[in-house]
Amino acid sequence: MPAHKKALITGVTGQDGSYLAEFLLEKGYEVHGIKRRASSFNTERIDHIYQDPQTENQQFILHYGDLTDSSNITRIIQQVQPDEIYNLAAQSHVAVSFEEPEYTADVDGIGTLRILEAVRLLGLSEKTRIYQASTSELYGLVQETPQTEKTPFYPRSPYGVAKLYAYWITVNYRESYGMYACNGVLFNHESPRRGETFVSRKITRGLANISQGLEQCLYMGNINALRDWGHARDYVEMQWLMLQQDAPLDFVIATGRQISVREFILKAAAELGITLRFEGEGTNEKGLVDAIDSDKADKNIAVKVGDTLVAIDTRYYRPAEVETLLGDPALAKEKLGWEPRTTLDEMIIEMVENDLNTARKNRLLLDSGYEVNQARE
Ligand code: NDP
Ligand code: GDR
Repeated sequence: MPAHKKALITGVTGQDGSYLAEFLLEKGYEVHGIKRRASSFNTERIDHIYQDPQTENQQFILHYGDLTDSSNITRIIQQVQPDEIYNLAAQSHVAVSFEEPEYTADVDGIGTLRILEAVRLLGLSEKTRIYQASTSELYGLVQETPQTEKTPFYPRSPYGVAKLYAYWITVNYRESYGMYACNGVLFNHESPRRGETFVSRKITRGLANISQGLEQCLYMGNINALRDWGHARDYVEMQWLMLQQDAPLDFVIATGRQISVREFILKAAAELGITLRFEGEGTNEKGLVDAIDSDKADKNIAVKVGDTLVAIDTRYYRPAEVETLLGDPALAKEKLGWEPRTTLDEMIIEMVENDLNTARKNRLLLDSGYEVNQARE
C-alpha cells in the first residue's frame, strides 16, 4: 500500500466508526472523520486516538459536518480527496426511526446520495471507493432463512426503508457511473462501545447496575426477537476488505447463528451470577425470565414491579417488528476469506466486564457520599 492512503469516515464518533478509525490508523492510513457539532463533547469513543491539530504529521483529522448538508459534505470530500469513503453515519436506532421518520430518511437515505453525488461531481469516481453501511433490517419480514445476498428485501421500519434507498442508490451509481461503490449488509454487531439504548448494551449495563444495587429492574420490549449477533471489531475489518477487491460486490456479514433477546438476557445474567427473578402471572420453574410472555404483556398482566428484575414494558414494542434475522456469510468467507473471530459468549463476557467495571466505580462513588447521575431512557 502506498504511504498515507486517505480514508474518510462518516459516523466516526459511533461504535463502528471508532473501531474502523483504529483499524485504519494501524494500517498506516491518514484517517479523516466527520463529527457533528453537539452542545457537549461527543467524541468519547475516539478520545484515545485523538491527535491535536498541532501534532506533527497528524494522521487522524476531524471535520465538523452533517449528512443533511450537501455543501458541507462536498467541501470535505473535495478537501480530503479520499481514496476510500466509509459511510457509517446514520440515525441508526430502529425504534427512534418511527418517531423521526423524515429525519431518518434524510440522513440514512438522501445522505448516501449526497456522498455519491459529491464524488461524481468532483470527478473522483475513478479514484474514490465507497463503502455503504447497509443492514439486515432490509430483510425485515423475512422471505427465506438464512438470509443471503439474494434474499428479497421487505423492510419494516422507516430506518429499514431509508436504508433500502441507500442500498439501491449505491448499486445504481456503481452501475451507471462505474464507481467502486458497495454495500455491506451487516447483521447486528455489538461491543462495549455499543450505544446504551440498543438491546445488547441495555441488558449488560442494566444487569451490571442491578448487580451493584444501582437499579432494581430491567424493563424490556419484545424479548422473543431473534438476532444474529457478532462483534463490531470483527465486522469493521470486513468493511475494509470489501474496498480492497478487484471489483465491487455487495456482501452479507453475519455469524450464521442466532439467539433470542431472552437468551441474551440469561447469558448476561449468568455471567454476572444473577439469578433472574420474576413475580407475577405465569411464573415457571425453568428460570423466571421464561415466564415473561410478550402476548401477556400486551394485556398488562405480566408486569409486576417491586423486586422483579426483568419486566416487559410495552413502550419498547415497535409498531412493526423484525422477529427473526439469521445471516449466511458464505460469500464473504469464500471471496474475502473473512470469518468472525469473537464468539457470542466472548462478546457478552467483554460487554458485561466493561459495564460491571463502570457499575462498581459508581457504587464506590455512591458509598463514598458522591452523587452519581446516569442517563436512562
Ligand atoms: P452508531 O449509532 O453508534 O453511530 C452512528 C454515527 O452516525 C455516529 O457517529 C453519529 O454521530 C453519526 N450521525 C448520526 N446522524 C448524523 C448526521 N445527520 N450527520 C453526520 N453524522 C451523523 O451506529 P453504529 O456504529 O452501530 O453503525 C454504523 C452504521 O452501520 C450505521 O449506518 C448503522 O445504521 C449501520 N449498521 C449498524 C449495525 C449494527 O448492528 N451496529 C448493523 C447494520 C448496519 P453522533 O455520535 O454525534 O450521534
Ligand atoms: P435492531 O437492534 O433493531 O436489530 O437494530 P436493537 O438492539 O435496538 O433491537 C434488537 C431486538 O431487540 C428487541 N428489543 C429491544 N430493543 C431495544 N432497543 N430496547 C429494548 O428494550 C428491547 N426489548 C426488546 C427489539 O424489538 C429488536 O427486535 C440494530 C441497529 O444497530 C441498526 O442500526 C442495524 O441496522 C440493525 O441492528 C442490524
